[in-house]
Amino acid sequence: MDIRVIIPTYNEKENISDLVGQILALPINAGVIVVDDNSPDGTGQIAAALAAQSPRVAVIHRAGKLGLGTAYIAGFKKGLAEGATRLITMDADFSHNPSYIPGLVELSSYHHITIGSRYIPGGGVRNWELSRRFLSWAANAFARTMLGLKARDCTAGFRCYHREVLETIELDRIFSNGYSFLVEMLFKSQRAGFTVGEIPIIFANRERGTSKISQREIYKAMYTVGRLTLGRLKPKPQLDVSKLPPAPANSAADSSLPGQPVSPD
Ligand SMILES: Nc1nc2c(ncn2[C@@H]2O[C@H](COP(=O)(O)OP(=O)(O)OP(=O)(O)O)[C@@H](O)[C@H]2O)c(=O)[nH]1
Ligand SMILES: [Mg+2]
Repeated sequence: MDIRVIIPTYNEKENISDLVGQILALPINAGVIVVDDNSPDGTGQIAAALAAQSPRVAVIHRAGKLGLGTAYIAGFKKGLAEGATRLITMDADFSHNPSYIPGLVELSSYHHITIGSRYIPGGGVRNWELSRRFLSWAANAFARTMLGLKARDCTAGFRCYHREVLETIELDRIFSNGYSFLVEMLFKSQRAGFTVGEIPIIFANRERGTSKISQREIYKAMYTVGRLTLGRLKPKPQLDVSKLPPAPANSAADSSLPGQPVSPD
């Protein structure tokens, strides 16, 4: 079991059991790490019960709502410590359909980071009102333009990382915590020379539970992009290339590979 699916949760009691059940039923041998921030609705207890039923499920219980970014990091650290070679992140609310996971894993043989993408041909969003579509499109366009990111969907949380990426990017030095964590991870990975591939997904609006995104998150994301833009002026980190897995490094230019490859700078 060298794959871990990391699921941050805050008040997801309507979703977590079904989601974990569907992941365990996939034809891949992945473990699940739920990172719960002491959800008032009892999601943490539900996750603990799931963990008691299956050795493939683990839960990290945190004291309170500490943010999405640090939840991912806590999950990454646990997965890495357990020897996982690929670490997937996804939302708990079925916006990221678990049926895409095998395709994500397949494409990840060719790329250091693979993204379940709304913004490549075949991808899209379902049941989003116009304002939300515009916000997402604008956030992506802003991040791509300011930071020179090559991925089409830079704010997607449905990703598969090779462990080398997470070992190279200094996780404790990531300064953003909320949703902009995703942009910062991509920026630092691209600068380090890691390759990114994208697989199309249809992102469905959550049907159960409530959203946690706030106006404040949007301002924080703009601040993150501004701060990272200044970071572009700094010299790029020198990577120890021996750390890269062999297949993805030269796959970006090979259009015969599945998915939409994106080459590093
Ligand atoms: N552990 C943890 N999980 C969080 C936190 N904030 C959000 N999440 C989880 O992160 C995932 C994404 O959050 P959502 O509320 O779905 O955010 P969103 O998808 O941008 O918003 P909607 O489209 O309205 O659902 C979900 O699984 C949440 O439960 C947090 O502070 N801590
Ligand atoms: Mg959501």
